[in-house]
Parts: sequence; structure tokens; C-alpha cells
Amino acid sequence: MAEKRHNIVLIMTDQHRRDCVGAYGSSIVRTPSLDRFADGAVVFDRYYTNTPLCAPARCSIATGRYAHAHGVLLNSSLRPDRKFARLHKDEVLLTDLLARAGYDMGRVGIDHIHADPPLWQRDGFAKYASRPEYREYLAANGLEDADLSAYKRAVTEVVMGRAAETGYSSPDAGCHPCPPEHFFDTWVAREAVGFLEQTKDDAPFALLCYFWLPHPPVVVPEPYFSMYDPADLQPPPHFMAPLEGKPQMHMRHLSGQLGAYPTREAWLKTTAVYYGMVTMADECIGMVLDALARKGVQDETLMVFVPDHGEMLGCHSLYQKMVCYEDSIHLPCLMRAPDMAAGRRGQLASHVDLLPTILDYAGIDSPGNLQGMSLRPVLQDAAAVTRDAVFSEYNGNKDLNYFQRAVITERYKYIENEGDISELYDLEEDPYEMRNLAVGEPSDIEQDLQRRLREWQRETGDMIAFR
Ligand SMILES: [Ca+2]
Repeated sequence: MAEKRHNIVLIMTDQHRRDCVGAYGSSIVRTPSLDRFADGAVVFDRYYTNTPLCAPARCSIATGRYAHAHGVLLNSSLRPDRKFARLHKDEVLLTDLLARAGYDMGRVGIDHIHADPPLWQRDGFAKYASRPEYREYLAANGLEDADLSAYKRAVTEVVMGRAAETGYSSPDAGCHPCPPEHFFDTWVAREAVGFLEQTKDDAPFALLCYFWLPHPPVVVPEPYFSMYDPADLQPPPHFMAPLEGKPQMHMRHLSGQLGAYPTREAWLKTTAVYYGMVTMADECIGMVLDALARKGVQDETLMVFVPDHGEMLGCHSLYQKMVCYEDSIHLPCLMRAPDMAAGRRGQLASHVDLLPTILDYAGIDSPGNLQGMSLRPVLQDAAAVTRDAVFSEYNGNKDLNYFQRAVITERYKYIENEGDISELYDLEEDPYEMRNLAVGEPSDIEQDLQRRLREWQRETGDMIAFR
């Protein structure tokens, strides 16, 4: 008998901290829609991104493979040949597989899959709506995309072996002039709802919904801009903490340069506005959840919520992502499926597992080159035994630099930083990663994790070899 083909709903936010979802103990940020999603869902407590950068992480979800395997290491490339910012030619994407299987497919929101040909030129989309369509929508309503260049800041980084000035979103917060009903994410939600409302019963559907919030610049319309009072915030212990005992290379990279200059007052305002962005994202997610509830297809649908990566937000005095600390790589992840046993899961999981999981529920045979595993057994059984480590990597943003490789086990995290010190954290005793244990002679634990990392690099064809 053919495997049942479930509908697929993937909802992603961008740069969403784990502590900014109610199910993970958020005490101040309000996320009622995600709380509704989490209630009676499987809540993953140990879900990681395989790389703390947008395009490479999204390509890991789309291919089920690590960045160094699928080829997208950078967000964009300043190299004339665009090397390391395009998927390898032979990579097969989730959307290709769903299209071939006859899914009625809608893809709305941000487009960070760098492939040839580009996704929007490929077959199989009943709806494809991204930034160009949004700009058309704005123009039709007599509006323009706001100029947010004031929220970019120049940083110095190594590009093609030389110091270069590049620009990135700063941690400076601001109020967005766009009315909330015309803001990008609200439009994305409406497009997703429109797609859901026209799907028919004769074929399974797949909705891939990619919100932009709470990605920087930290600029959001009212009422979200003023929604949270900086005076109410309770920053974690590593907020604005110096990078003591940690690789100083982070200070030379953009997360350190951008994270170092705001005052405490400025950081608290930025945090409050970021929380407003999270609540706006949550309201947009609520619009999609409402449309799904109206369709009444819960019994035949796999639903996934996960962001691409996290946000440091001043923790360890760093901004954005691009480091392998928990704020940047440890993610909120919620899933719902008809055959799940609701509840929390302590099993380690990561982005490379999403494609195998979706294919499992879609009844599609997996390509032979996948590097993750289906999480369906974990959804079905809280006691399912899976793996004992997940991996993350960083290779630079606009060019190859500041390489990091991390292995995360049930209790420990070990990070190698090219040209700088290594790091070992006991996540059980030290969840905020304040004490680097990789000092002096390597302990048995450190040596074991180093061996695990090397094994993974060999097995998955990582070109980087440390030492
Ligand atoms: Ca991102």
C-alpha cells in the first residue's frame, strides 16, 4: 500500500531566539499563536541549526545536507565567480521533490535559496510570492519600500585576503513607517492564507511560509515598536558579558564589531523592539494557523515551526548570529503530526533532519545523499533512541573567514575556531557558556569531542581540517 501523503506546512521565522517563544519559558515576550501551536504539539528542547547563517541554513533545510556538502557557505559572495554562495549543480531540493510527487505547492516569503536555475523559475509552484511581488503590491497601494539604510553600519572584515569595509544591519532600533497591515510579514501571511483557501482535496498541499521577522534591522511599525518597556526586561547573565576566555576573533568579525558599541540603555531598547518584532511575527503566524484550522486538515498534515537560526542580541557582547553559542544556534522547534505523541523531546535534532522528516510524511523516497534522519520516530515516541551528537559550522558571511566547527552532545559543546582557541562548555552546569573548559592539557572529554568532530568532517566531506 502506498504511504499516505500528508499535507506539509513549514512556517519559518528569521533570526528568532529560542527564549522568545512561550513554550521555552519566555516570561515577557508574548507569543500566543506559537503557544497555541505548542499546546498539544511535540516541542523539541535540543534542536540546532547546522550553521548560524541565513542562506546556508535554509539550503541545509532544502537539501537535507550540511553547508560544506551542498555548497552554499556564504550569504552572498563578493567574489566575481559567486563561488561558495550557490548550491552545487546536482543538489536536489525539497521543492523539486514535492513538485515531482504532485504536491499543490505554495511558497511565500523570503527567498534565500541560491540555486541555478532559481526556485521561482522552476516548475511546480501553484503560488510563488517573494520580495518582487511584495514591491508590486506596495506600488499598487501607492506605497514604497522604506529606506532603512540608516540602520546599516560599516564593519571591517577580511575579504579575499584583505581588509575591506562592508555594511551590515546595526543593532540600532527604529520605528518603521509602513502601516502594519502593509508590512512585509503581514502580506506574507495574507498570501499564505490565500494559497490555503484555494487548495483542493484532490492532491496534498505543501505550504512553505518564510517570514522575515524578527530579522534586523530592528525596525518595526507601531504598536510593536513601543509594545515592550525596556525597564521591564530581565536580561540573562551573559548579556553584555565580556568575551573572557573566548576566541578574540569574534571581536574582529562583524558580530563582535556590531555588538560592542551600544550602551546598556541602547541594548535594552533594541531588545524591547526585537520583542515587538517577535510578537508581530507571532500575530502573522496566527493568521496562517487560523486559516489551517478553518480548513480542518490537522489529521492529515505535518506542521513544523522553526527559525533558520537565532540572534545573540547583546549576549557575550555579540550581535546577530555567525557564532556557535546557544543564542545563535539552539532553536525553538515545534511539530505537529497526526501520529505524534505530544510532549517535549530531549533528543538532539538539527536542520538536516527536516527534509527526511518531510519526505517521510509525504511518502516520498529519500535521495541517497541525505545527511540527517527522519524525526518521525521521535514524534511518535518520546523514548525513541536517535543520535548522540549534532553539528554546526560557520564559514564567513560575504567571503570565507572566521571558520568555526561545533559538535553538540547531550551534555557538552566543543567548538574549534580556526586560528584561535578552542572552546568546551558543560551545557548542563553552564547553560550560558560562561566558562570555557578547553584550557590547559585537553581533557578526555575534549579529546573525545575533537575526535567526533574530525570523524564528522571526514564522513561529510568537509574541506576544512584544523591543525
Ligand atoms: Ca536568517
